[in-house]
Amino acid sequence: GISDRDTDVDPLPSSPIVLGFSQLGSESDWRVANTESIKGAAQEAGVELKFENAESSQQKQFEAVRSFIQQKVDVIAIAPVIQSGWEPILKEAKAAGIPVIISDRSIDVQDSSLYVTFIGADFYEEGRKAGKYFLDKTRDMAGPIGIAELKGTEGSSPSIERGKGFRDTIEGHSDFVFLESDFADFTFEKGKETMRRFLKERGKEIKVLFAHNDDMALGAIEAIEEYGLKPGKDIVIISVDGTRKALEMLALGKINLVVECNPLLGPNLIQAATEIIQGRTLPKRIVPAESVFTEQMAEREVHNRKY
Ligand code: GYE
Repeated sequence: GISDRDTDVDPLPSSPIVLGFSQLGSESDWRVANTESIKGAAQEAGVELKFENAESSQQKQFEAVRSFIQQKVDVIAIAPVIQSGWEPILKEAKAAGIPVIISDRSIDVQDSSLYVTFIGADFYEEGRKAGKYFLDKTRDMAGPIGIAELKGTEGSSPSIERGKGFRDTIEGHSDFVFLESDFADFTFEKGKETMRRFLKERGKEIKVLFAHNDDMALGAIEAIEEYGLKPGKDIVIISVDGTRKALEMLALGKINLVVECNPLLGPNLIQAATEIIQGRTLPKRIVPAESVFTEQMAEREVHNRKY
């Protein structure tokens, strides 16, 4: 209660920091965990969070940022759905004197003074980790090795970078053939639908699936089973994120590798917002440490998973 608070060592500041956060959507379990992490960290730090979900629309993100500017928030954070098109709205924030943090997905802007810092994973490196595993896993397989790729959202930085990192790592082998590659928006349903089509078109020629996130991989697993093949055996599956459901499939051998992408960016984001208000200088880039989950690790890791 209120009287308990009087005994706290650090009294709450008289006016809490107000942070406007434009979340891009709720397309995946990763995203849900990311949102919860940010809400939780804000509450814990006594930061007042104004949260807007853009349901995968950049236009709605612009509207959210404009409303944050009107409300005169102290700091704006954006998890951008796609990479391009951000200059005009960031200039509006700059003109209003409100610092901006880019969270999760990177943006493509000429003038890097338009934001203070970018807190998010190295997606290119994630793609490379997927590619390295692919090289390892297919070393003794007879060619040609047909590859199917479920890409995320068109124009989004994780999809662009994961695809590039993967290709750059496996290129130069005439035995590897990209049979199918299409966008499935990082969702379970689109992953399932798109994999169904891939199988209809190419069937057993597909030996490896690279899914840009777990939700699409989980959808694809259902499509593969429907088709009468064994995911993880007939088709090697490589995915990205590390959600609990995906680690369960990894433990069952239905996924072969999950490259970690950490959604728990809340504490970093709230700390960055606080330090900006304190007048501290932040690094331009903050990258969370990340690893990979193999089938051998899955059993143990799955119990630690909260998302
Ligand atoms: O991998 C995917 C989500 O931007 C890193 O977005 C994030 C990606 C994540 O929908 O599951």
